[in-house]
Amino acid sequence: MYHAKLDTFPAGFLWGAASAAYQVEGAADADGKGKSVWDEFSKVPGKTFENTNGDVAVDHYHRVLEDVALMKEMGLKTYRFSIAWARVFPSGEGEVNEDGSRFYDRLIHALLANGIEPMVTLYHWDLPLALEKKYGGWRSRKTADAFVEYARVVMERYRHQVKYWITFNEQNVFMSLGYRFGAHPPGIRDFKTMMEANHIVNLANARVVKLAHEIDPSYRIGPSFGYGPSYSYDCDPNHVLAAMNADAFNNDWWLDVYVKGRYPKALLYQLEKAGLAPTIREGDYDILAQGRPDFLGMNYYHGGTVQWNRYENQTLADGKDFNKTDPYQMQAQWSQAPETRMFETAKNPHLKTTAWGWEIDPVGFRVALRKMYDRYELPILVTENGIGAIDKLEADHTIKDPYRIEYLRTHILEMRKAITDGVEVLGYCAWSFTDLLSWLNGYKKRYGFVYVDRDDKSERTLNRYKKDSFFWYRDVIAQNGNAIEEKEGEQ
Ligand code: BGP
Repeated sequence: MYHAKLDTFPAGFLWGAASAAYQVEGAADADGKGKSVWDEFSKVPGKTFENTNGDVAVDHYHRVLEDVALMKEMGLKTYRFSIAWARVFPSGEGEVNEDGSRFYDRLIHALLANGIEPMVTLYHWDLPLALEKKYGGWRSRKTADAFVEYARVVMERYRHQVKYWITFNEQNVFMSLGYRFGAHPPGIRDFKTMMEANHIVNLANARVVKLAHEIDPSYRIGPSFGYGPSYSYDCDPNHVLAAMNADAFNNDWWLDVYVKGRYPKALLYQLEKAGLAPTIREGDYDILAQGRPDFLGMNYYHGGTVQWNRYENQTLADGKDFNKTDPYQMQAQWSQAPETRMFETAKNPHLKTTAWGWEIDPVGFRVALRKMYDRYELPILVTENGIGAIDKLEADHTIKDPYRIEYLRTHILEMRKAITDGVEVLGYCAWSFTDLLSWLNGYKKRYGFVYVDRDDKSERTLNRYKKDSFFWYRDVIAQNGNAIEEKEGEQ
């Protein structure tokens, strides 16, 4: 779609930046905080990059006022952060821990005092460890009950202070990595278990959305989804069908439930036949139907390219570590990776990648916004987007990060085009405000506008330094994004 002139960003557009409790706070057991599953998992040797963990992180817990002052200086309109459930309820349920909760009182108060809208994520992966031990975490509906109670306490506490709430951060990611691929806690590798746990999270999500509207009808609440649109490898109709399958498997499976209260029919049918569909109890669909969000949060980093599945595409199957004539291998493949019947990933020859191999695809961001909006017709809040890179602190304490500016500029430009196309976007939170811990990639993969002087081995000074991108984004915000235009020769 060509536009001779781009629309301006709406007045009140929420320019922001994001973080998550475990990745920034540190103070792992301060003021009565209980342990989370990440506190335990990150201590198992070999689970994270060079055994890094969030015990100290970037010490946001103790430097919160300094960090908010930097946000103010930058002109942030919103700051997205998560609450560590185990600070409020050290065992996940029971008595509220006032001492721990007061940290969020201070943070929210400081944000409001500086004219910054707090945007609160209720769950960014740090499940209280006690719930994992007692109930088996998200495999139990008791954990969903505890989550609803925790959300109630927090949403009542911050009435009249917080308007924007995120239920779950990237349910698709913490479910897949935690229950299917074993790379996140609880380290399980079983597809069917993931499906069951995922259904329970869906119920928790819907209950909390409903509850938020009961507590305060002016609340705006939704999930943040890790969205990656699927491209067909080329115009071979078999690849096109594969891309449809990939979208259903990677995206619609979650988003349809959030918005429509049901699973996409064709995929559900396939999983039922394979014995892999979640157990749906009587009444579950009623719960899901009552949890329609006010917006969809989108975390966008990149999408993916797919081709025809290995079972039908003989050339592909031949080259893979998979033997079609071996019935046991076939069975294992089906029960643990049903998508191999539907599509196969492929390399996209048009895209460059970051140092960590993530595709850089700003146009894909416009595609993502368009697709999500076309299918669900809900406003979109971009809750994460950014580039992980190795930054260098110069002797004069400057940090030159033109690659980050270019990444963000091209993505914001595509978002502006999507708005001009007709997509309703409420705000944009870059990932991240300060440097922080990358779950599996330690401290050297940096995302922030603010450099934090620490590395994987040592906490060093933990001093904060503004990167070049800090000043650039400050100007973007001051102009409400409207200086982000196409450069000559860019299309
Ligand atoms: C998202 C998470 C964030 C953040 C980001 C960058 O999936 O919601 O918490 O970590 O990805 O990922 P990484 O740290 O792996 O580079």
